[in-house]
Amino acid sequence: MSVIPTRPSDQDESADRATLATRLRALDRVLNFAGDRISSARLRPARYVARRASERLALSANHTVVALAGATGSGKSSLFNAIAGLELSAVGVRRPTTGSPHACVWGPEGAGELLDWLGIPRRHQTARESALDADSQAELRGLAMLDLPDHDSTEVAHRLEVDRLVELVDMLVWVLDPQKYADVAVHGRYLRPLARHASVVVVVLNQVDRLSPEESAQCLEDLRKILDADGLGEAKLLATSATRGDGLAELRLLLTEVVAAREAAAQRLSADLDVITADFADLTGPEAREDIDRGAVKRLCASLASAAGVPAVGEAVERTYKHRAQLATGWPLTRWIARVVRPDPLRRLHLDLPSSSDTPALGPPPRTSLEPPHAVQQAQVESAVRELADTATAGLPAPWPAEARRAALANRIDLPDALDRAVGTTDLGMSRKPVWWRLVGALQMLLLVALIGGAIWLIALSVIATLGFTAPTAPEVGVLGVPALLVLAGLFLPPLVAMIARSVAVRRARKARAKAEAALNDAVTAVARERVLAPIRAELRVYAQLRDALAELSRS
Ligand SMILES: Nc1nc2c(ncn2[C@@H]2O[C@H](COP(=O)(O)OP(=O)(O)OP(=O)(O)O)[C@@H](O)[C@H]2O)c(=O)[nH]1
Ligand SMILES: [Mg+2]
Repeated sequence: MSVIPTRPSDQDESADRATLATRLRALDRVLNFAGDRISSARLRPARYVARRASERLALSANHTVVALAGATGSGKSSLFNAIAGLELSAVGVRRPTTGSPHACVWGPEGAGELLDWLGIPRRHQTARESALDADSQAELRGLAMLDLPDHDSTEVAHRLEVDRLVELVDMLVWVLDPQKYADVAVHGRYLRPLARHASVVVVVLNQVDRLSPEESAQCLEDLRKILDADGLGEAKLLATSATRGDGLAELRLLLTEVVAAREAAAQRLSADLDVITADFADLTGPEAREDIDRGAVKRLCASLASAAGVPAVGEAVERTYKHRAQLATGWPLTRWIARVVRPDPLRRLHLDLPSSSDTPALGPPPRTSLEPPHAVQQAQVESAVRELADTATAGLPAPWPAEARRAALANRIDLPDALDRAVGTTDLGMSRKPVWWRLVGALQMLLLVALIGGAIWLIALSVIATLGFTAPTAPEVGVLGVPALLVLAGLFLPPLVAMIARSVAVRRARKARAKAEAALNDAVTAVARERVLAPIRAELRVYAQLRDALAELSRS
C-alpha cells in the first residue's frame, strides 16, 4: 500500500476546480447550442450532470462522500460499522436489512448541507467528532461514509434510492460476496456503466473468511478478469472480511488517502463530464466549411430569378425601350397612334416605378403584376435550396444537414413576396429618357416645322400669284426653291430618320435589357443571401460553436 499523500496544495486544488469550472461552462454552452436541435431525452443526462455538478461544487469541498453499495447480505452494513468502530447500521439475518441510507461523518462541520443535499434522513446521520481522539479515526476526518440499501432488492424503493445516490456520491465502494460476485445484475446495471469512473470506484470482495486462501485467490483473480472486461481495469480491488477483520486496515488506508487528497469529488464530476463528452461525440465531425459552394449558390440564384420572373421583366424592358424610343423619335404626327395601339409593357406590369432613390418611403411597395411562380418553379427553388444546404453541410454528421435544410427552407413561404418586392423596387434604368431620343425627337419636330413652314410659304406664294400680285421670289437652292425644299425635307426625311432611330433603338434595347437583368439578378441574389444563405450560415456558426464547446468540454 502506498503512503498517505500529503494534502494537495490549495493551488493544485484550485487548478483542478478551475479546469472543472471551465468544462462546466463549456457544458452550459453545449446545452445552449444543442438545445433546440437535439431531443430533450438525449439532453436530459447532460442537464442533470450540469445541475448536479454545480450543486456539489457549492457544497463542502472538505468532505468526500463515499458510499458502500452492493447486494443484500454482502456485508455493507458490517463493513460500515467496522470502519466507524460503532454499531451504527443494523446488521441482520432478515434480508434486506438496510432500508434507507445511513451516514457517518468524520469532522462534521460544514457537512450538514451536504448530507441534506444527499437526502440522508437526519436520524440516520452520525458525527464522529467525539471519537476523533483515536488516531485511526482522526485520519478519516473529512470522510462522509454512506451505507446504502441493497441494489438487488425486492423493495423497489431500495433500488431507486441506490440509483439516486450512485449518481450523487464522490466515490463508490462496491461490496461483493463470494456467492454473487459475478452476478450479471451488478455488472451489467452498475459496474459496466461506471467504466469511465474507474478512478472513483473501489471493489471489495467481502466474506473471504468463508473461503480457503486458495479459493480466495482464485475468486479474486476471476473477479479481476470480470472487472477488466467491464472496463474497470483501473478500479482498485480489495479482499475483506468484516467479521474476521481481513483487509479492513487496507480499506481504511485507502479511504484515508482519498479523504486527504480531496480529489474524489472533482474526479467523479470529471468522469461524469467524460461520459457526456462521449455521448455527444457523434454530434460533431470535421470543421464547418467557410465558403459555401459557388456553383450551388449560382444554381439557387438562377432558379430564384426564373421564379421571380426576371426573364419576363427583361423582355418587357427590351420591348418598352423600343416602344418608348419609337414614341420619342417617330414622326410627331403619327406618334399618338403607337401610344394608343400598344400600351407600355413595363407600365402594364406595374414596373414603371421611378428609381428607388427618387421615391419617398411610403409603406411597402405595391405588388407587381408579374405572374406568381408556378408549381414547377417553386419546386425548382426548393430543390436548389436543399442542394445548397446539403453542399454547405456535406460531411457533417446528423442533425446538421437536416437542421441546415430546415433553416434554409424556413423562409420559403415568404420567398415569392420577397422576390416580387425585390423586382418591384429594382431600378430598371428606364426612368430617364436617353439624350439621343431627345435629339432625334427635336429633329423630327424641326422637320415638321419645316414641312408646315414650307407648305404655308408655297400656299402664300400661289395665293399672291393668283391674286395677280407679283410674288417675291423665294430663295433657291439648286433648281428648287427653299419652300419646296422645306416641304420635301419635311415629307421624306422623317420616315428615314425614324428608320435609322429604330435600328439604333433595337441595339440599345438589347443593352438596356442586359443591364436591367443584371440589376434584377443582383436584387435576387440579395434576397437569396438574406433568406437562404444567412440561415444556413447561422446554422454552420452554431455547429462551429458547439464543436468548440465540445472540444473544451473534452479537455480533462
Ligand atoms: N462470514 C461473514 N459474514 C459476514 C461478513 N460480513 C457480513 N456478514 C454477515 O452477513 C450478513 C449480512 O450482513 P449485512 O452487513 O447486514 O449485509 P448488508 O450488505 O448490509 O445487507 P442489506 O442491508 O440487506 O443490504 C450478517 O449476518 C453479517 O453478520 C463477513 O465478512 N464474513
Ligand atoms: Mg445493510
